[in-house]
Amino acid sequence: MQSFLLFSPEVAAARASGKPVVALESTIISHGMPYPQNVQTAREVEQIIRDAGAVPATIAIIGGKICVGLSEDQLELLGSSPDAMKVSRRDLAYVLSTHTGSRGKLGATTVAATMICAGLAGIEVFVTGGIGGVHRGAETSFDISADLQELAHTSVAVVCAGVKSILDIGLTLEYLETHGVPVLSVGQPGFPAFFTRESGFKADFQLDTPEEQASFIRTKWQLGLQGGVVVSNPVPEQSAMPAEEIDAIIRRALGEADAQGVKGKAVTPFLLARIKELTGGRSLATNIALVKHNALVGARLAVALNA
Ligand code: PSU
Ligand code: MN
Repeated sequence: MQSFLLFSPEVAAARASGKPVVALESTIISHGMPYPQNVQTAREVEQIIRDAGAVPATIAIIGGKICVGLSEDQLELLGSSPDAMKVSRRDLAYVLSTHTGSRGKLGATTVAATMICAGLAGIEVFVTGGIGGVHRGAETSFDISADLQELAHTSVAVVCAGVKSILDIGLTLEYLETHGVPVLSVGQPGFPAFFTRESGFKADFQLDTPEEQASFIRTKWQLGLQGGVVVSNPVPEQSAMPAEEIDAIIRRALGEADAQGVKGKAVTPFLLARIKELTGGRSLATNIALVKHNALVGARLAVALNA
């Protein structure tokens, strides 16, 4: 396994000295935000984690390796390569195998793939923006993100701002319940909807402090209950978008995806890109603010888990 993992000097040093490490995904960099704001945000998010006493480990597939912690140059490369392959669980073997013709292909890891890589690297906390879930109309399309199955099986805590309402949030929560994935919320009882603080659904347990969250997560794993925990953290009030505005834009993007027959792994990137275009810079500012807020919560959780 070690042969697939390549640790940056900073992450290797953290592992050697037992410092808490926080994983970060790379799909959000190559597919989630425009260049150069994506690279700038990735750097700032890493610094927030350092300032809170943990070490950031942005994860991506570069040169046939799972890179855990990226250099400045690697971050720049990833951020300026929108053609990086979106790598989820089923794609990992393809980008890492030496005999598939994929050699050297740049891979941006999704929530599912980043959880797998974090698990392999022994990292317990992973910070992102939003997770994938059950798509609207899944009863006919069967479109359910592999992120949810990964949360069912892989023991990594995922700090996010909930899920976007491009998904069926109610069905996503039902699916997580079926698979025994606890959904925590921070600072409020409600499960957030990424751009807005409320989705209309409640999280399972409100745990406001890093100590409470760490104790819950530690207890789950000590019981032998493998699998992830969703730590949902609402976007800061002053950065949230008006609900009516974002709902209308999401409805329009969903209609376009349907009309154009967008299918499979292209669905989520298509919707994210259209939302970005239709909101102008507004959704990007919200996205950046919520990821930074998640970084702070995730770093504090990693410190508490390490104590
Ligand atoms: N949802 C978001 N932002 C994202 C993604 C989802 O609000 O960036 C990305 C994440 O990398 C997530 C992936 O893991 O899309 C899910 O894709 P799919 O629905 O194809 O499983
Ligand atoms: Mn899908």
